[in-house]
Amino acid sequence: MYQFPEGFLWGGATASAQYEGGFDEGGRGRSQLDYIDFIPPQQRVDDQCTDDVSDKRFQAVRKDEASYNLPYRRGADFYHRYKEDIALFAEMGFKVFRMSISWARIFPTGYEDRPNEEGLKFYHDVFDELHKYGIEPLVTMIHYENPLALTEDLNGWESPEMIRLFLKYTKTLIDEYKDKVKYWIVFNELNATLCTPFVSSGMLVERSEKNFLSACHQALHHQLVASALTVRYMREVAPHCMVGSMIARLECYAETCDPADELAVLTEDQINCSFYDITARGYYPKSLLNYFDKNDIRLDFVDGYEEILKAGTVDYLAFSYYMTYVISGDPKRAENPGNLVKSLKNPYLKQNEWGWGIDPAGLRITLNRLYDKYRLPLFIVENGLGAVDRLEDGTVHDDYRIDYLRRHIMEMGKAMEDGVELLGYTPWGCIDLCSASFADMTKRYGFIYVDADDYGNGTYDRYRKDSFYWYQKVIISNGEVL
Ligand code: BGP
Repeated sequence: MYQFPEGFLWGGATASAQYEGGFDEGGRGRSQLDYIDFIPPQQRVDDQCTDDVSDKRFQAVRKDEASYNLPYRRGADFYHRYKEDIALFAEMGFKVFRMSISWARIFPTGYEDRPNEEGLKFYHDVFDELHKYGIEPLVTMIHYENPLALTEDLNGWESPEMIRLFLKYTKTLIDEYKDKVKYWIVFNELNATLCTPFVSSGMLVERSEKNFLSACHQALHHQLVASALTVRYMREVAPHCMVGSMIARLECYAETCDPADELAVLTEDQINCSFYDITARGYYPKSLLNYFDKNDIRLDFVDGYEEILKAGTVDYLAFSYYMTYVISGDPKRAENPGNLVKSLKNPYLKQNEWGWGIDPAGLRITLNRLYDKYRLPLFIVENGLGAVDRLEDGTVHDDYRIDYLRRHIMEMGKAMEDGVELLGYTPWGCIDLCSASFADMTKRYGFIYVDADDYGNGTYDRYRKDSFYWYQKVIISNGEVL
């Protein structure tokens, strides 16, 4: 059995938009996610989820918000219950807690010259509460959530103006919290914009004059420049902090040993890793530029971007990992809607209720691949099993979740034995929260059950699941008791 190193960062992960609630309190402005409506399963067309929020769907909610069920606004009410929640995380023994800051709570429209003091104070209080228990915050500066006005006026990250506004925000965060927050991630899942441009970049692609991929890569270019400038500022004023970049890791397998399938995997992997190449090595790889040429992807590059990227490289590489993907050289062959990319079904794997192929060994493979390539410390900042849980006698018997996490942790151990440097592990949705794909509460990941349904009915009281006690033992034994 592998011995995890002293100081390994065990914890859990959340995001403000999906967890915080308090959407109209403390001077918070609106975010674009406040306008994503819940669509009941029986009304969904083709598994419709939040990745296809169209201009029409957004406008309909925007014009008549009172008629829609908008779960992001509620989250799981961390805003009012953070003390209780942090006490529960401390009871499990968390060393680190991943959370994000709501940009609209700090700069309600994004345009203000001065930050909202009440918003700043809220996060000070949260960090103080975490430190009270010796828990280090790991802060994502932006986890999908952009001030609404920036979507409406600028079409979100399509506009280069976002860089200036974002820097004002991130510099404020660094100045304000540098003595309370050591671990940072600038953007959640950089690559997600390629599948969920509205959610990730606050951008409605129909409003762009560019084709879909050009609009997405344009938005990403602005994010990558903004990220590098943020990292540079962090180096100047807070050199004791560690800052990472994050992707949704898409570990892909070829459907067959046909070289055409292998080539498709290679391309997918090059695109996925390009976000690490840019943020950790400081340049656009030739493979990505070739891919742009081949696919009619045209960008307006920001002046001086090459120097900016070079001067703002990160300390560690963070990623989410839920599943692996199976790819064919024939682009028409993609049956199973995954989270971020389409995948064929892997006959060797079991799948969760949403068709995600559960693959613990794939985590070891991915850790090794990424470490071999970049030789930078890695951080698994999301992993977990979404499931429909049932509260019975004040608890949930979620042995399926324990099994999933146990098997992934074992593979983490093996990867570390292989030589991979891994800083920590923060399973996703350590407390139940609103899902990203469907904006619902039905799909749960937590060690802690939150009594709320898709419509906001319920007490929002917290209950320890079986996995809560199991994870507590894992942390106390530093990964020895699984
Ligand atoms: C990641 C996002 C998270 C989270 C997770 C699980 O891509 O960073 O915000 O929600 O996916 O996805 P879902 O909530 O759709 O099950």
